[in-house]
Amino acid sequence: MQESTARKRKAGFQTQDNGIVDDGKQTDRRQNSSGISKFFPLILLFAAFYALYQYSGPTRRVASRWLSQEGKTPRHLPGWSTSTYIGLEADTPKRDAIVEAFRHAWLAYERDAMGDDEYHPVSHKGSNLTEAGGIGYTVVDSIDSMLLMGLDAEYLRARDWIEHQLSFERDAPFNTFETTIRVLGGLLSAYHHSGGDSLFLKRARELADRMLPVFDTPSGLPHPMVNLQRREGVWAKDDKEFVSTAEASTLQLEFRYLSELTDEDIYWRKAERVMAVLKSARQAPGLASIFMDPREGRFVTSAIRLGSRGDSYYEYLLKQFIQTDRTEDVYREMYEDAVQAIHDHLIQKSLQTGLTYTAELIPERNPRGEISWRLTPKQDFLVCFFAGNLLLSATRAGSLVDDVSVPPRAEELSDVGRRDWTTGIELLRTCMATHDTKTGLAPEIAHFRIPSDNLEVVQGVPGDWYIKGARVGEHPPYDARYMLRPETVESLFIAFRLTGDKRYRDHGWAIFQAIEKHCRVPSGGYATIVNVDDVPVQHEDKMETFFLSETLKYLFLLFSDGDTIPLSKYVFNTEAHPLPIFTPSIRTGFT
Ligand code: DMJ
Repeated sequence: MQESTARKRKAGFQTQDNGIVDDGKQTDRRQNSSGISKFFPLILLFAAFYALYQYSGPTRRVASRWLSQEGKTPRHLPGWSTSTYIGLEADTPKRDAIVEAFRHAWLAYERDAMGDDEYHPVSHKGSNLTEAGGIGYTVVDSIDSMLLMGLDAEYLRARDWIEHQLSFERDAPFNTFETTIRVLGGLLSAYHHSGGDSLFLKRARELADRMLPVFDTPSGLPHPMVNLQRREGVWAKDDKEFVSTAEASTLQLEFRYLSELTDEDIYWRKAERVMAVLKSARQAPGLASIFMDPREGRFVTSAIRLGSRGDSYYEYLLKQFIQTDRTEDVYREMYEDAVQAIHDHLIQKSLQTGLTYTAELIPERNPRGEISWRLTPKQDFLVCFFAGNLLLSATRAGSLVDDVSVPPRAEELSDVGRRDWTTGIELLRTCMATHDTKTGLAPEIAHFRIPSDNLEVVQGVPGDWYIKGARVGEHPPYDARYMLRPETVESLFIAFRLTGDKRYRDHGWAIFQAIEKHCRVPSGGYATIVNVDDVPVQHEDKMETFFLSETLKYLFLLFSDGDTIPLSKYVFNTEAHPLPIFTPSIRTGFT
């Protein structure tokens, strides 16, 4: 049946081909075989095109789109222009300036607090997450940055500490998600980027073995905390017996890669089970509330947002699809389902300049116990990861060809891909707009103007967005801080790699200079600032570990050439640890 259809198609092609070449000179050519040879290259070209069209899925899709939509499809996607296109060559002086900043941060930590989980650059002290002792939060989170930046001496000292000092024999609860993304992810990345130093894999495996009992709940969703010495899952004090959605669903890249490296499927099976539970717990229209109940394996009525406790759920749906070399469609389907709902329910435009932002849905219960959802125009700094995520998904899940061009051509993307690309570019523009403050740094939380906010009368409220509760001369609200977060530079890095457009580097450089000016502590390290709209700034005595693992790494990569950690070969875990893309030997067992 198939064969005869193929033959029929082939015959049809020959007929059509003859029809095309048999124009007004048909009779001559039939009589003169040397005339046919003149058209031989053309025939070959058509035959090649036909073969590709028939037998190669992506080529066929591109060809159909090209044939059917030529003239209708815009040929130019937003987010780049020929006048600012520079390609993916390194900018060495700027890249070196980022490395110098990394050394300024790391050497101060090493001098004052080597081995402690966290660093306080103003008081020159370290501290641990629990009284039971540290688990290498800063050292392990930073070590792959040293490898990528070529900081050999620093790397060897950090490696030595991991070999001789790092201990997971700690009788205290540690956050399951944070331990996975920072420590397990850091060890796995160090293993890969050191060329397979077995020390890192050994420690990664030891840590994961201690963590496996977190999945021992009735549903398989993890406990939010883990006691590493007792090897027990623990409930978090503040969150009843729930786990946040992002925390449950942001363990999979790390556990899957560990299974791939060790040939032990237990790590992957436990983490994969979480995804199966999430899929069957789907709540219409595909958005995830930020808390789940591990006893019952269902969502708990709670806020829906792309910010804290929701963010990396969406990120890891896409990244699991990418990590598995786009062979596991279940993740693409789950991601596309969620992103459609985000477009339908969360994405909004600001009143005056039409900035694209994502709002939050807050559940409210009336006296009869019925729940309604209030749309709140609030966007966390964290949401800025989603701009890059959309650009990545447009060119990976939403592409019609295996390898899209740099910058991508409109016809290489599906309708969904083009939609996501456009939204990603618009959201990135919004994230940049929130850097329009006195320091040039964006606040932890931005609110956008809506007609009912009655803010017209408040002095000093900017046009389209504002920091809620901020008043000149008063103690700044929590929302006003910049805590060295990476999300905007993360998206700038992805946007640059996908377009080669200089403007993303320019924005990244402006952010880096603002960090240098306002967050750099002269005696060493970088500190959180408490109000992005108040100069001179006031420091808070904390340097988050993600400044070393994420913010400076993404900045470094933004100014590196396109062959340094190419997006075609690596997927970044949510803490910016680049893990290799591979075709997995263990297949996902649910659909
Ligand atoms: C990082 O620890 C991770 O990116 C996490 O997913 C949320 N964001 C922080 C940094 O802002």
